[in-house]
Amino acid sequence: MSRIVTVGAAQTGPIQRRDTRAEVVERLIALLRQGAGAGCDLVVFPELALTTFFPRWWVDDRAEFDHFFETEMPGPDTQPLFDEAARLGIGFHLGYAELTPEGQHFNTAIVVDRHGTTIGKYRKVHLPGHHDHQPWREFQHLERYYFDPGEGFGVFAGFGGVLGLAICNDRRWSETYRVLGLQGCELAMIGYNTPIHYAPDPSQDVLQGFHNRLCLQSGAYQNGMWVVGVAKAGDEEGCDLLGESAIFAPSGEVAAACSTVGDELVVAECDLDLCADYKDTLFDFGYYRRPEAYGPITDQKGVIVPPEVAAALEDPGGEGT
Ligand code: CDT
Repeated sequence: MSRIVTVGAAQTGPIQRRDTRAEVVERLIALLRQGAGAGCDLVVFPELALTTFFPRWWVDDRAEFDHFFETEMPGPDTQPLFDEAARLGIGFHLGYAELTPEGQHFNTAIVVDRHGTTIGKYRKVHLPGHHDHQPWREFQHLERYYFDPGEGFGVFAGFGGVLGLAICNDRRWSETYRVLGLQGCELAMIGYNTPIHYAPDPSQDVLQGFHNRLCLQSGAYQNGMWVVGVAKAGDEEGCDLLGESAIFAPSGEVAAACSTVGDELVVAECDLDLCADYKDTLFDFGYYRRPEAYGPITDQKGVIVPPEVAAALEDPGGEGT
């Protein structure tokens, strides 16, 4: 049996501060049309796909940046994207900054079905970077200043399977995939904006592509799910963002990969039934998992070296030396 969802990973090149929402939506529509031409059921856009990655700048009054947030979805600028997708009969995933009527700010992603109906919404759980102005950095990463954290990972029915959403930094945490996997996720969509330069430890800069692929691939394999990782890439306001968008099979293999840092669509026929090859064998969670051995995963946040281990390391001539 096969349940094939043809998925387009719609990487975008940079979005500069001067670019209007209408211009950006036009670019997304062009990718959508390309996806429709390639037979896509679903096109996946990146994290914060409507604006430049504004957390790279500090402003004393956060509200000055509220114009980067959407107060409705669809709104007047994004309605054309919903309309064109419905006209083409394909669904899409979109990341954007959300400002709620209660004044909360989230880094959000939605999935929209082929009729233009939003069937899933997710607010980023792992907010990276810092909350305070750090002028020593070449650029800021102020997600912890501009966004409130989301509360959890849900899954949604769509395109004949179980869909999951996560956003950028979430992809580096194995818990993300496992919580989705435990809910039967068969296809996870993960948009990202990843600066190549990592100020706290620049030795990681050359490894950005490796770490990206490492996380997405292992998340796919260890949970028997398709993973679609989609970048906003290229030189955005002088900040170099990683590309390397790709679609990973439940085997962990690369099914399709971008080769540029511009607007680029790559397509894979994702057979959701392949997930069972892994979910029902090596990663048969119900048969093999040992949650009774995983207590610290949910009971504690930071690292606690057991006291006897710490003591042994401090004891000259003892077991730890
Ligand atoms: N957007 C986002 O989450 N970017 C982070 C950068 C980490 S360094 C602050 C990422 O994990 O790619």
